[in-house]
Amino acid sequence: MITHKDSTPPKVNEANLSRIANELKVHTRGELIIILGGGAHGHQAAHSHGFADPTSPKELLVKGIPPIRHNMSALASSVETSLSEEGIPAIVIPPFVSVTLRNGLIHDYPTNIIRKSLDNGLVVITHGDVCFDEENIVSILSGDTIAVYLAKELDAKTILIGTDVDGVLDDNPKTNPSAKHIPVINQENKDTILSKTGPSTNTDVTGGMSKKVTELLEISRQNREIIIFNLTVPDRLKFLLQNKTTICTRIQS
Ligand code: IP8
Repeated sequence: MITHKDSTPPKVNEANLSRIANELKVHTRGELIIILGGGAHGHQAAHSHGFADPTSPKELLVKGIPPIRHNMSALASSVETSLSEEGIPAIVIPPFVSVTLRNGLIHDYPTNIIRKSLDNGLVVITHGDVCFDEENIVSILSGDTIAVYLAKELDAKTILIGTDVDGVLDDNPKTNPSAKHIPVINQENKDTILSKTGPSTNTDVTGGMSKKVTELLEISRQNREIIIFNLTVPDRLKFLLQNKTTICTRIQS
C-alpha cells in the first residue's frame, strides 16, 4: 500500500505513506521496528531477474542485485522522510549489508546495531531485501521472515502485519467477494484455514498469505500479540496501536 503495485517503474504512494506515518505518531508502547515488504519496488525487479524461478542462471540473479537494492533503498528512504516529517526519529538498517542466507533461510543476522539503535530511542526501519546466499549465490529475504526472526531474537511483545486485505479470509477477497473473514487463527483451526488460503495476487515472489500465517504461528505464544490487518483502511493501525477494537485476524497459540 505504500507502493503503487501496478506501476512500472515502481512509484511510492505518497498519500498512503504520509497517512500511515501520521497514524504511527500515536505509538507509545516503547521500542518500534518498521519492516517493509518489497511491494512493487522489490517484487518487480526480483521477478524480472528470475528470483521466482529456481532454474534461473546465477548471472541473471546477480544482475538483479543493483536494481532491487536501488528500489528498496529508495522506498526505505521515502519512509524515513515521512516519519521525520511527523517528528519520528528513524533510521534505515538494510539487511543486504550484514545478513547472509543459506538456501533462502536466514544463516547469519547480526542484530547488535538494531539493538543499539532501539536502546538510543531510534525507530528502526528495515525491509525485505536481496541477500547473499551461502548455497544459491543470492536469494530474496522477505519482510515477513525478518519480522518472525526479529520478533524471536528481540522478544517482541506485539507484531502488527499490515496488508491490503482485512486479515486472513477463507478465499481471495479480490476474486471472491463473499470470502469470509477469520478473526482468530489458532492450533485448532489452522490446518483447515491454511488449506484454503492461497498465495497473494500481484507479482509476489515470496509466498503470500499462507506462508505469512505459517511463519507467524511458529512464534505465537501467550503474552505475544500477533495481528494481521488492513493497512489500506485509514485508522486501523492507529486503533490497534491504541488497543482499540478493529477488524483484523489475531494469530494465537
Ligand atoms: O514483500 C520481498 O519482501 P516481501 C523483498 O515481504 C523483495 O516478501 C526485495 C522482493
